[in-house]
Amino acid sequence: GLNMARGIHSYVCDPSIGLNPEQQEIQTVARDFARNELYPKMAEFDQKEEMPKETLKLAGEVGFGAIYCHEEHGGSGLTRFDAALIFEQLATGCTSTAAYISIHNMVAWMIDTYGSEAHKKKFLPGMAAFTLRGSYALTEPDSGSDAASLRTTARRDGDHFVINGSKAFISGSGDSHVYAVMVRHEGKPGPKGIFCILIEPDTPGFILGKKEKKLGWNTHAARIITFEDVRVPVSNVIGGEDQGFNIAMSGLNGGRLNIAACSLGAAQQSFDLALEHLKVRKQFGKALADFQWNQFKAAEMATKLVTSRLAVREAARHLTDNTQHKVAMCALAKLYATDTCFEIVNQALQMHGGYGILKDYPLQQFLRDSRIHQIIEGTNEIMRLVIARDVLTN
Ligand code: 2MC
Repeated sequence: GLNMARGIHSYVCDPSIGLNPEQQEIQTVARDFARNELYPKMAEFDQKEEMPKETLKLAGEVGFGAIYCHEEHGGSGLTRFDAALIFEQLATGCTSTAAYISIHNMVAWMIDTYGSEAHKKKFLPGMAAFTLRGSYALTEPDSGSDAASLRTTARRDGDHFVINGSKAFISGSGDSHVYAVMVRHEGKPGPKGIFCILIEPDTPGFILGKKEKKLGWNTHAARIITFEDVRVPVSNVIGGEDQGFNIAMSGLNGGRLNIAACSLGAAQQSFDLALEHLKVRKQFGKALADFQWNQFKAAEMATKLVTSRLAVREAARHLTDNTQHKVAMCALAKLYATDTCFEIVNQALQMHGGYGILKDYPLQQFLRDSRIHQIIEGTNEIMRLVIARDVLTN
């Protein structure tokens, strides 16, 4: 790995620029974890298509299982800004695994913020240690961007809800211990008919679909989950019974920020690899770095990387400070950074020529994994909708 060699000679894309010593320390822990535990194995994780459960436990040991949860139940008590620094670094080592760690953290945060004391005691220490894993279940086969149209229903029966319906594209499904599932009170349309309930996969009627074959994000499975008369105690509801959509969306603000940070990491690592390649590889009697085309491209990539990082860190500040425009800023960062960083990765792959497409080189994996980010956690078209609402109604 190449930014491994960095740190001695600073350059304009150095991700530690502008951080205080405490933030730099957090970044260093995440960077070292990515170098030592993720990067050497990212190809293997991708090709095996298995969740790296032991590696996740190591991530739990350094505090990445419940990054922005309170310390009382094992969380790390860090800010959203700190979390974005961590996800950026983790993604330099394995973008797909970093993305799953983000989803798991989103669920942990939902439990920490909206769950009862009993929920927190039951799930958070294990989630912080990554001995328990979480999944987030909002999307359905017929409801994606229009998330409030979801149709999985819950019928009250005494002190239980009886759940019927299905969820699609559920990341980590099959390997998770707790699913935060958005369901609808039978007969109650619209966002306010939705609530969030924690479901454990050993509950009768919880049926896992086949593992989907995907372009990227192969270190965690996506499946359809079907609920057939799944009886869940009413006490498993988190938040108010008309608050599920709000909770789901609040979770996604952090999710969108973290995914944008994951794209930064993919772009940084790909760029560093490309710079090294440009210096070493010779054609027509000179290094690729001596061709002005490549110099201009490298300058553009640096510009894109730094501006993407500025957007991500600005959004992270909004979320940390819980500002009025945090929703739009997280959407803006996600839109800009995931699109722009994909271009960086793609250009880095192009600079590698034939080597770029080989599975022995990580470029193609960064490309496949970061391509996912333009679609998930709200498509980049929905990000435009969210930003437009902010700028046109305020
Ligand atoms: N943060 C906080 N609250 C939000 C919010 C956000 N990002 N987005 C909406 N809300 C609130 C909103 O303020 C409103 O609250 P209230 O009625 O209490 O005032 C409520 O939610 C309803 O919102 P809208 O009226 O905006 O609902 P609408 O249906 O018009 O649009 C839209 C919502 C399109 C923005 C939403 O459906 C959306 O974000 N769609 C994309 C879905 C998505 O991101 N899916 C990702 C799935 S997870 C995933 O991909 C993983 C890999 C985990």
